[in-house]
Amino acid sequence: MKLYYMPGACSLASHIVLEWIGKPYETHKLSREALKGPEFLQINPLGAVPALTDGDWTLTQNVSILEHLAEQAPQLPLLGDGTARSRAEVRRWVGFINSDIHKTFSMIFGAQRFLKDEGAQQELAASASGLLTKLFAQLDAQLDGKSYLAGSAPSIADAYLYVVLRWARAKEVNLAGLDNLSAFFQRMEADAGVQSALKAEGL
Ligand SMILES: N[C@@H](CCC(=O)N[C@@H](CS)C(=O)NCC(=O)O)C(=O)O
Repeated sequence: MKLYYMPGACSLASHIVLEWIGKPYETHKLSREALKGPEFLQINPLGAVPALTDGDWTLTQNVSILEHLAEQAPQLPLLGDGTARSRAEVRRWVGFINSDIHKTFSMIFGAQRFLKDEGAQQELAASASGLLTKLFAQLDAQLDGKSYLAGSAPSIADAYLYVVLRWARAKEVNLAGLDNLSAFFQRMEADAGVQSALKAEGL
């Protein structure tokens, strides 16, 4: 398997899960320019990471890559503890992070794609940041009394949450008082798989 990634991008979640499952893999680092180059567009016509290749098969979309990797290590509770409810819980939080949180970050990282006027871009980014505070508060509440989003062991949702929390810190999203998230972040930073993926990405 080969993971195409850009350092610190959402592909870091797949990178962490690759470390957790312990299967052999390679990585291919891309610059922002290379994402839109002809070579990578053949792999992912969207020009976005992550992409995972396995022989002549290419899989894109973070959510499907994360699930595909988790299924390769059924001995780990990466997709829940084996019950249908627990799998649904993991998918609920992966969906929330991908569709609500990640998408809202697009208004901060890529406001210029939506609006030409710089003042309007700043306004959009500020509104998005305010919305993110509310969305992260829901995750903080979910983590109350729990070490991880869907229970006592890390799942694919936690790898993804760690990545968007890094973005929140970098973009100074207001996370004041969200102490469960802060403890979660420290817990993930202490994880050996997270540390290996960060090191491999030069972060
Ligand atoms: N829907 C895609 C979105 C992937 C995505 O937004 N990737 C970002 C990095 S976090 C990217 O490569 N952006 C480059 C671009 O869109 O130009 C997924 O969930 O995999």
